[in-house]
Parts: sequence; structure tokens; C-alpha cells
Amino acid sequence: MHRLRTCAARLRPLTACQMAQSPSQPRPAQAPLRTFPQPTRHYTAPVAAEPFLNGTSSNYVEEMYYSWLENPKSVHKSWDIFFRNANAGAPPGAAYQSPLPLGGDLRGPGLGQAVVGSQPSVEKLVEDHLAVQTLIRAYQVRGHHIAKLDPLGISCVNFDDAPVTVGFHQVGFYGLDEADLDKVFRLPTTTFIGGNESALPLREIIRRLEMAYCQHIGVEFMFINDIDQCQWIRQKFEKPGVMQFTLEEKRTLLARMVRSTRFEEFLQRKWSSEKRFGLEGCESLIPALKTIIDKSSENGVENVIMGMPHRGRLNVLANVIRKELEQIFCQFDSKLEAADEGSGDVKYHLGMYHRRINRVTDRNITLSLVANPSHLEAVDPVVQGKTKAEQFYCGDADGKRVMSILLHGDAAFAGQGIVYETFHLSDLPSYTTHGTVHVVVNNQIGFTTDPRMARSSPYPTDVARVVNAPIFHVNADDPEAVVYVCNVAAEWRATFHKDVVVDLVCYRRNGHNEMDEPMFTQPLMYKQIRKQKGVLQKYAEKLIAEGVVTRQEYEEEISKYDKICEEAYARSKDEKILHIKHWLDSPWPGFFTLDGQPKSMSCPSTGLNEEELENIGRVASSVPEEDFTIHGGLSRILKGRAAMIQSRMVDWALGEYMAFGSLLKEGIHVRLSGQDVERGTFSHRHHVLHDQNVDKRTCIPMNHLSSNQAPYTVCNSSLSEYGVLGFELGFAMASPNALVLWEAQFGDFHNMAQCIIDQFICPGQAKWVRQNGIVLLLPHGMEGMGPEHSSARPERFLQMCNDDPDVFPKITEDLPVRQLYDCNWIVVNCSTPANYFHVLRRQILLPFRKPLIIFTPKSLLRHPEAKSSFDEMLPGTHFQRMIPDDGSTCKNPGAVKRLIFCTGKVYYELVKERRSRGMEDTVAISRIEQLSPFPFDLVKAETDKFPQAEIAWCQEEHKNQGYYDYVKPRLRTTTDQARPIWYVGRDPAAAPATGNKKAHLVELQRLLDTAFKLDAFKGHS
Ligand SMILES: Cc1ncc(C[n+]2csc(CCOP(=O)(O)OP(=O)(O)O)c2C)c(N)n1
Ligand SMILES: [Mg+2]
Repeated sequence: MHRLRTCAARLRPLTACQMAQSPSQPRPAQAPLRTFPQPTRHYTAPVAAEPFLNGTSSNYVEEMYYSWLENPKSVHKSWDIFFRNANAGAPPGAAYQSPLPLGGDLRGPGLGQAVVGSQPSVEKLVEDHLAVQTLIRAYQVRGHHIAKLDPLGISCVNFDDAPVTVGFHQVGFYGLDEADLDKVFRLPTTTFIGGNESALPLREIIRRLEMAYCQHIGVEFMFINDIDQCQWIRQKFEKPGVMQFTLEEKRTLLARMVRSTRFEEFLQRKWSSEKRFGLEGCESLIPALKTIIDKSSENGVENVIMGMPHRGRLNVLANVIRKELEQIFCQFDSKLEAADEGSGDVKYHLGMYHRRINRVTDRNITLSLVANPSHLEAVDPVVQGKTKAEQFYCGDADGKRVMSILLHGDAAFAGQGIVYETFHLSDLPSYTTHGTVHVVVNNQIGFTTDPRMARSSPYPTDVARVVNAPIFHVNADDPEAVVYVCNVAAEWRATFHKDVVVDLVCYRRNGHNEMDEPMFTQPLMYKQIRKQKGVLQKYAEKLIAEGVVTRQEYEEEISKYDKICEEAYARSKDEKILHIKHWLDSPWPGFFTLDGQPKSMSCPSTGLNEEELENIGRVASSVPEEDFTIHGGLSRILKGRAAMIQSRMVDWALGEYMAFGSLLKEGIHVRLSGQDVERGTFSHRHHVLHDQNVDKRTCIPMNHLSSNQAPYTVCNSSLSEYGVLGFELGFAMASPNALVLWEAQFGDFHNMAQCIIDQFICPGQAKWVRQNGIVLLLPHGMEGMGPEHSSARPERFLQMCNDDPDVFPKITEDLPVRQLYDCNWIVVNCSTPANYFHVLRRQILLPFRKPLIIFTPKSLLRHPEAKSSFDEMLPGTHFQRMIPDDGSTCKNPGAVKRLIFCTGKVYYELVKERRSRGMEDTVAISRIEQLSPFPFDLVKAETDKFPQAEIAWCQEEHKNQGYYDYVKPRLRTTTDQARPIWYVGRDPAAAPATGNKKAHLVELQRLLDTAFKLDAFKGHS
């Protein structure tokens, strides 16, 4: 709010005279660059004669004039001279001079002398027209600063101490005087206030500008770089008479306001001490959303995906999405029993999916509200991802049928960085949803913090400017203005397929929740709020006064809705059981049985036949487009791949290729997203080939597998983790029939997306009965690269697994699948390409979906031993949860002195060391590939096999990190607490790895020494 105080001062424009005195001098502080927000343009048009004060050329001259004011060198020298002369007083006919030859002195005696001082009336004419144009532009640029946006009037009353410099009495600032008010001025083409008239008296120009820009709507758009888009907006707000409503529209609006208001009142009456984060003070949100949906439906949208925070959520569920009222009311009953598995969530976080007829357009519409955590704005990218997926599956390439609406609180919109990350996805080819309508419930407070302490920008919406989204601020106490801007916002989205923001400036009638006392912290604001008449009452009185409705009709409307609520309340008492699945935001029809169970509890073999492997391998080593020149280094890589396929082997990249390729051929969409994933951070993947001779010509061999394959999407993302992982999670939410993978550049970067992992991926199913098969690829491994790129923090993921360390499961045939069904996510670290291949395919062949966390290798990508034979991938083969030691230890297991369990890359270091020490008979090394759910059955078989062996867990990570804390109690349970579990690895440490290469190698050698020193644990207890 305090920002507004300075805004008014800024409204004072720069007059041409002020600027022309010294165009190249630095601007005075009061005249910031924002006066001319468009980027400097470089006009080099030939000099014409001077009929520039009429028609479109005046617009052109105006543009050029602004450029010149910004930077005199940005225009042709002849224009520079012209503007200098004109501003120095030269009449139009005399202002033009031929430019001096290059290097000539513009300050030479000839210039200016001949032209200044003559024909003062024409001179005034030029100045006055330019001044009027400046005035019009000032309204367009900054009219919103003085629009009456705040229903409480606080921002103006308390903070605006600078004079307002537009209006009838302020024309002096523009070099005009009161006498000019009745002069007629030609209107530039950059305004539509004239309607059918091309010239108006200045008084009328100002009046119309005040009507367009300074009433209850404040339009922020002049930063948009596209002239057509600016013109479109000007037209929507400047044309005389644009904001007119039919009687029917007004009545509908009143009915919607009645529902919105009475719903909150009803909840307040029945459950006065329950938290519901009511909408009181912003009741016009409901007609706002309904307008956006109606208008979008009219424009062909069939599916709207919404994300929103707590404020007014129950009201939106009831009156926008139209969830049955009894389902909402019964949520307030504390005796309600939960019917579903999982821990559930509070009522103002649950999602919703509803398909119905839109009554205004009579068309089908599907509305879904995505469930969200308390973490504000975290749902934004998830909604976008789901929207993108819905568009993808219905072939809606330009977003005409599916769209998203995101709601925000003012404090969260300004404060949360994820908002910015999400905006930056909005125009990227593989992430765009072709325009989102954002609605901000700007109640001018966040919990107890007012905007002066909550943000450094004038508006909570300024973040949207980075993507050139127009921002419509509107006083939410004027429901007609609200509906008008929402219509324009929906039309904008339908026309330009770009984001747009509606900022509902309102207030919060109660505390943050209904139990809070707001007077503790905002006494003056709340004194004002107490005096504030409710918006429904104000609007009803307006319509009654206008004769649109009678008081009786209005009261009938109220009692009609109250009765609906009462009846639903009575019915809600019959509800005894809460089904969270009734609150599912993304049903997967056909994937489960009718009562929501998996269709089986088994997983078929994930192997492929030889021919299939060869076929995919051939594509992976070819360039399937004619006349396509690839880089020489890449040719060598492809040749290497061909040779590997020839010898029936795969490395990591080929294992992945086989998994993706086979799923695509089976009709499963595969989407791989993350930073630099197309080539692969470690330059091993190369899924997108670039023609070395033709700019932007690329080829994705994976899309050349077969004619009826599913499409493959591989996309380098923006440099964001939180936003992009959220997006992919949302994408994976839309359908179970896609393999959606997000790869971190290095595994440790996942913590930038911690909120998505902690709030959505880990507990998503438990909270919202919603499954998700997203795959996280997290490069991990101690390679001496320093503390930063070494650890993907397996300990964090393992600590959040829900399998019980102390319970040895009942061993049944379906244990492996049942364990997967019961877990909250799967954590693996594969040591072979074949196992990586299997686990990716298993993700889709399972009859349910679980998030899959894969710690992926770095040096193993090129390790000569980390290769797999086709034999490990043929029909009948499957993912190996544990790879037992199958070397010479098997010949005489009783002689084995030590059984080392490990996971991932350290296996290869251990095997090499064992070989060099000749200890193949005495030390067994087994790899736990699936860490969670823990393969108790297989591990038990292995420990039983080596009864004389000491059991050790070996990891290259530090003791307080990695897998040890997770694995140890499970190994203990497996051995019935009978055998000690020894630790081999680095000591506890604060950082994940040393920054010193030598120290790294010393540490590694030390742990290898311990691993093979058979008396290392003697005497230890
Ligand atoms: C990421 C995050 N940080 C903190 C909170 C705690 N919190 C809940 S509501 C709230 C204030 C939100 O203000 P605003 O966005 O303006 O929404 P309003 O409640 O005013 O509608 C805060 C700080 C949260 N929910 N999420
Ligand atoms: Mg707020």
C-alpha cells in the first residue's frame, strides 16, 4: 500500500519541453524510466515531409518521439535534428534539416538559429498535440495507480500524500492550460476513447480516460511488447459503453452473489468454531470464476483444471465445481469414519473432479480442483502439468479445449518463488498450457502481515509482468466490474493463448481463520472493515434502486438458497463414512476394478525378445532422416552402439533406450524432462540429434521406431527443479498409461524441489488416495567431484519410506508385488543397465502406480564392466531386487568369512579390490538393488546361505548419510537380531563429500581396506 503513495507522484509525466531541454542528460529522479516502458526502438525510416500531425503518421511520430526522448541516438539523425528543432520552438515547416554528413557537428551554428522563435501559434499546436498524446499515454500507463481499487479506501486515504497529476485541474503538467480543455484534439490511433469520433475536446478526452482507467478497474498492460495485444486491451477498456450488462446478466450475477455470501453465512451459523478460511470480503470470487468458466466454455473449452489455496475453497467446491453440499457439510462432523486406506487430509485441501453441463452455454464441462498441501502455491506447477497432459491426451495442440485456472492469495503470490518458476514455464514449447487465467484474492493481508512488510513491489501481481501477462486490478466490491474483467481475461486467453491475471482487490472480514482475532495486529484496518457494508447488500440495493429486481425477489432468492443449504445439512447427517476417493481429482477410468482395486497382484516378465532388442538397438545407433549431418563425435558414439548391439550387449544409455523404445512401441507415452536431458548431463544419452549444417533441424530417432508407436517427448527444461518436478508430477497424474520421468542434473539438486517430494510424491496417495507413477532419476555417486555433485541424499528418501524396519513380512508368492502395493514409493539403485531397463518397464507393467526414485550412476555410464547382455533382458527375465553373489563363493558357502551387502557403484570398487586381493572365495558381495521396499525374502536367503560369514553393510557415503540407517535395522530383522551388522564406509560428516580429490581417494582406500580386512571388527561389540 505504501507503494501507492509514490505512484501518484510518478504519474506526473515528462513534458516534451522539460525533456527536450536536455534530452541526453540523466532523467530526474521523479521521472523514472517507467514513463516510457516500451523498449527503445531503432527507427531508420527515410525523412518525409511533415504532414505528421494527422492520421496514422502522428502515431508513428509519437512512437518515434518517445524513442528519441529515451535515447536521441535511437532515431535517424534527421529525426533527431527535427525533434531538437521542434522542441526548441521551430514550426513544423522549418524544423526539418538535412542531416550533416557523418561525423558532422550537430551543435554547429547553422542549427537552431534559423528556426527558433518563429510562428509561435503553430509551435503551440505541435506541443499541445504531443502533450495530449502524452496525457493519454499517461492514463494508459499509470491510470491504475489512481483507480479506486480498494474497497476499504485505505491505500489512498492513508498513503497517498502526493498530488495526483492527471485530471482536469492538472493539465498544466503537460504544458497545457485550462483554456485548452475545450479545444478539440485529434486522437491518436493508440486510443479508442473516441468511439466513432476521431477528435474530441480535451475535457471529454480526460473524462473518458478517467472512466476507462481510473474507476473500479485498473489495467496494467503497457509493458506488453506486442502492439496488437496492447490495442486489443485498449479497445476492451476504452471504447465508450463497453461495460454494460443486460437485466438478465445482472440478475444472474446477483443470484451468484447470494449463493457465495449465504454459503459462508450458513457455515458460520452451523459451525461457528470451525476453521474454514471463509471468503467473507471477497464474495465476488464466485461470480468471477463462474464468468471465466462460462466464457471459456463458450469459446470451446471442455475441461478446466484448477488449483487454489485455502481461502474460499469450500465455497468454490460448492458453488463453482458444484460438489454436493451434503458432502461438504458432513466433513465438519468429527465422528465421520474414514473408509479408505491412507491417512486422509483436512477438508480445505482435498481435490475434486466433476463433469457436468454448463448451464449458461449448455455444453459439457469437466471441472477439477487439484488437491494440495498447505504449502502455498506449490500446486501451481502441478496444475500446469496436469493441464498439459490433458491437452496432450486429447490432441489439443493449442489449448483450445483444456485450460487451467490458478487462484492465489496476495501474500503468497508475491512471496513464493514457485510462482515465478511456474510463469517461466508458460511459454516453453513442451510446458506451455497455452495461457492460464490467474485470479488473486487480494485481501491486502497475509495471515497477520500487511503488504508493507510482505513485498517490495507495488502490487502483489508484479511477478506476472515477466511474461507480459496483462494484469486487471479490480475493486471486488463492484461485482459488475469483476465480471467484466473476468470476461475480458477469458477472452484474452482464448485470443492470444497467454497468461492473464485478475487481481481482486478486497478485504478479509474475519481473522486469518474464523478463530483468529485480527484486531491484535491490524486495528485500524479492522475498524474500517467493521464499518464496511457487505458487497451483496450493496449490490442488491443498487439493483433494487435500478429496478432490476424487487426487494421481494431478492429476499426470495436468499431464502431459496438457504433452504437448499438446510436440506443438504439434514441429508449430511445421514453420512457416516467419509470416502476420500469421492474427493479424487484425477480418476483413471478402466485402470482399476470398479471398487478401485488393482486388477491383479502380479507383474508379468519385463523382458523383451531378441528381435525387439535388435530393432530398438538399430534405431538407437542410426540417424533415421535423410541428408542429416551429425557431429563426428556422435557418429563414433552411434557406431559404438551398433557394435554393442552386434555383440548383444547394452550399456546404460542403451538399456534406457530399450526400456523407453519398447514401451513406446506398446503404446505407452514416454516423457523425459529436466535440465539438459536431451543430450544428457554426462553426454551419454543423445536422444535429440542436431544437424550440423541446418540451424534448429533436429531428429529424435526414438520417434522413428514404428508407425503406430506412442510419441516420445524429451525436453530440456528451464533451470528449475521445484517448478519442473511439480509439472511432471502433474503430468503423471493425468493418466497411468505414460512413463513420466524427471531427471535432476545432479541428484543433490532435488532439494530445490523438496516441497514437491515431501508434500506430494511421498505422501500423495496416503493423503489423497491418488496414485502417481512419476520416476525421479537422480545422478548419484562419490566420484571425487566435491561436496556438491556427489550425493543425491538417499538417506532422505529412505527415511520417508513407510515399510516397517522391525517386521519381517510373511513370505508369499506375491510378496514382491504386494510390498510394492503397500509402499509409498520405491527406491532403487541399479548396478546394471539390464536392471535399470527392467525397473523402468516394471513401472508400467505393474497393475498400480507408485513413485519410483532411481539413484542413477555417473562413472558407470562408461564403465567397461557396467554392461549387460541381451540374455539378462530376454522374455522371462525381470527386475532383480537383489543380485546375489554368484561367483566362487557359491561353490563353498560355508567357507565364506564375510558377506558384504552394498548398493550401486561401490560394488564395482569392491569387486576390483576383492580380485586384487584374491579373496573371491572368502568374501561374498551382494547387491541390494531395490532398497525400498526392502527385499527381506531375498536378503534372508543370502544370509542363510553364508551361515559362517560376518555380515557387513558397505557404502561409500558417510555413515550418517547413504543407506546405512535404513538398511541396518532391516538386516537385523532379517537375521532375527542374531547376527551383528558391521559398517564399512566413511565416518560421519556434515558435508556429503570432501572437496579434495586426494582425501577422497584416501577415504575410498580406507573403506576398501576395512571391507577386506577380516579381523577389522574383532573385539568390537
Ligand atoms: C509456503 C507456506 N508458508 C507459510 C504458510 C503459512 N500460511 C498459511 S496462510 C498464510 C497467509 C497467506 O496469505 P495470502 O496468500 O494473502 O492468503 P489469504 O490467507 O490472505 O487469503 C501463511 C503465511 C503456508 N501455508 N505456506
Ligand atoms: Mg491475503
